[in-house]
Amino acid sequence: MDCIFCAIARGELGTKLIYEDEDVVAFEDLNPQAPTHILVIPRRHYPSLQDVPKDEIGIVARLAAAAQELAAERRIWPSGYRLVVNSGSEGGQTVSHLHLHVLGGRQMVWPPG
Ligand code: DGP
Repeated sequence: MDCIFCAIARGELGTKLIYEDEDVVAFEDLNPQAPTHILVIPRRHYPSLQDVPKDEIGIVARLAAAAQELAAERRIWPSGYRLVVNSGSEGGQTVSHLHLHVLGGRQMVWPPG
């Protein structure tokens, strides 16, 4: 399978992993939209959130737990941060491997574009 995030998770592209456990890795976004912009992904390939089977949905909590840890480490809490899961084409998803954006270090605006 030719998935760039799978390759990153396997350590094949030299992307620095800033968080790693058995099921989850995180790394800096290539095109940061905020002073802190981290991508948190499962090691297992799910094309999108919609593709996570109900009996594996706990992986989403694992992604959130990693985000919580990273937010504390990067000191974007208690100032605040945003979690984003773009899903599908109209959702703005461009890489077909489930990922959580962790954005912080500046004032976020609502609604997003
Ligand atoms: P999304 O639009 O939600 O699918 O976000 C995909 C993000 O992935 C986008 O912000 C840019 C980032 N990205 C794409 N390719 C790479 C890569 O090779 N390395 C890193 N670090 N980030 C990437």
